[in-house]
Amino acid sequence: MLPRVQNTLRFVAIAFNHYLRQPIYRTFLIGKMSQIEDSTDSDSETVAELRRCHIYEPSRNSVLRDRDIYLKKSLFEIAEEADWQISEVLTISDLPTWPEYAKALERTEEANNTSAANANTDLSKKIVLWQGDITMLNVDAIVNAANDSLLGGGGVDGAIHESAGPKLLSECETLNGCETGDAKITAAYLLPSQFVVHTVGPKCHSPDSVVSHHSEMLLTSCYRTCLDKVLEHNEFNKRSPDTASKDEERPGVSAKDDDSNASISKRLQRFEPPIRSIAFPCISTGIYGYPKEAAAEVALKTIREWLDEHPDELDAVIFCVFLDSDVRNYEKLLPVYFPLPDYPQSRSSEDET
Ligand code: AR6
Repeated sequence: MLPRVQNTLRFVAIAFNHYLRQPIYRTFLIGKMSQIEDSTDSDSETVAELRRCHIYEPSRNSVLRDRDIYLKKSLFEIAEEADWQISEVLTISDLPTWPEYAKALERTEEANNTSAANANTDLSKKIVLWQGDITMLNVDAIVNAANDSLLGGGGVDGAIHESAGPKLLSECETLNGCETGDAKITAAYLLPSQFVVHTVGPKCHSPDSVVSHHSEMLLTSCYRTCLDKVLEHNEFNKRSPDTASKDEERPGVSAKDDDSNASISKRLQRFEPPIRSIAFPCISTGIYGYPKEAAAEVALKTIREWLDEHPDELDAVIFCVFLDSDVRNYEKLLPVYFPLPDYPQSRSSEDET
């Protein structure tokens, strides 16, 4: 008698599991989805679960609305929702400028007078060399070394998506990927920065560390395009709605994505804060294998040239390095591209060979 009852109960449990649990759970989640679509607040855990079950595919309009909501939140509000404390994040005033850093370094190496650029103290004061996790920086924008899908990955890309939460992925999904050397801007959601500039560096896996001219051009394009897109963002958001044309689109947003409610999208496309400070990781030098010192040289040369062309557009450019070897490369090359009047200029890599 007892085994028969047990078998019946087991059968009921299996049947429930197979035929009822999933539909009940899906119905519950669909209910949650309508709450999310109606709400102006976010519940990132629920969104993540909805996405996992392929229930929640946010529309371009809801993505733009979230972008707008998060760009208006204060650092305190974001910290409350995210898993970091205000005391853990670093703002620009916590980071020493390059002249301050160089002074503290007290280099004793022999001075060498060859430099790739003229000394310009105003530009040098905008430069920061900082070692640490880019996701902890409270700057206007951080750069992501992404892949061409823009749908997340490992390295710094993985760290950025993990900290920013699923709404970053939702916005990335609307961008149709990104070509190598190009860049696209999204909001930063649960990160302490406001924007993420996603760029895709070249893959460079030559066994003898030789970099092709093509790869070098693509890496140069990453740094330059990130800054050009920042400039475009700032120019676009400077306009008033009265002077902006009705048909004008936010850079990177195509009209065909602007599906159901054009007026909401148009309204959300304007008045975003400007980007005056930007932090770069060492693009392509991790999983994509670009030789680190050569990459540092491209980064510094390109940023110096861009700042020479646009001396007033940015307040700070942070080279956010992660590894000790990168700190050494930047300490060696910064004096070449951002020479300081009282500071010995380090040898360039060609001088050493
Ligand atoms: N903060 C700052 N820098 C970091 C961090 C961090 N949290 N984490 C790593 N780095 P990588 P790539 C440094 O591999 O070479 C991804 O899967 C790291 O030490 O992140 O351009 C993408 O989806 C290195 O110096 O980027 C692509 O598929 C630098 O960031 C692919 O990797 C870049 O290393 C892109 O490869």
